[in-house]
Amino acid sequence: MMAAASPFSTAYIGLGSNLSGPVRQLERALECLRALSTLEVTKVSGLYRSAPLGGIEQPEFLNAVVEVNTSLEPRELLAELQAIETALGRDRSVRRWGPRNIDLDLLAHGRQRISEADLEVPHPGIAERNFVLLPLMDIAPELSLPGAGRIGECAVPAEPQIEKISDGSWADV
Ligand code: A4P
Ligand code: MG
Repeated sequence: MMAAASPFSTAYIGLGSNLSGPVRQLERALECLRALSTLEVTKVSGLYRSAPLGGIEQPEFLNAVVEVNTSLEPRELLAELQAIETALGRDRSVRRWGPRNIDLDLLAHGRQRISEADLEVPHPGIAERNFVLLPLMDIAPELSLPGAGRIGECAVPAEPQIEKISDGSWADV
């Protein structure tokens, strides 16, 4: 007899902020994630500071990645991430790629591949963004993603300029 599929998946969430005290913003987002009964935060990357990618003049970003174990399906998890962005006061009138106090992206969800207008999983551009790749390498070098291959073997883009400013405890920042 086949074993029943586990109701839990390992998912990765990218966090970014460049407004209103970015360290505090990322900490608050992590607190919100930890408060959800439908997931458990299992790993937290270091914090990375980088120049903004995308040609818009705006403050530098702080980024991190967390691993979660969750019973939520990708779309349900995205809805929770958007609810947290709203609870933390994200201003959605700001143009795409513009400054934001919090951005939560669903990077990957188990082995799922989704390509729809409002949800693409794995998130496109993981391998092209050092501020996603480096924190992901911290916590999941063995992860293998369609389109990117094994994370620990990806070449890290040289741009934008990036610096690791703390380990997974975020305590000394
Ligand atoms: N969407 C589709 N797939 C996903 C997914 N896997 N996870 C849709 C999350 N959202 C997903 O997102 C726009 C739409 O993407 C959503 O409605 C959702 O249905 P948004 O968060 O409302 O808008 P956004 O954040 O401005 O767009 P996006 O594409 O998430 O922007 P990016 O790509 O995150 O770029 N430079 C540095 N150094 N660090 C950064 O973090 N971030 C950006 C924003 C630009 N430059 C940066 C950084
Ligand atoms: Mg986003």
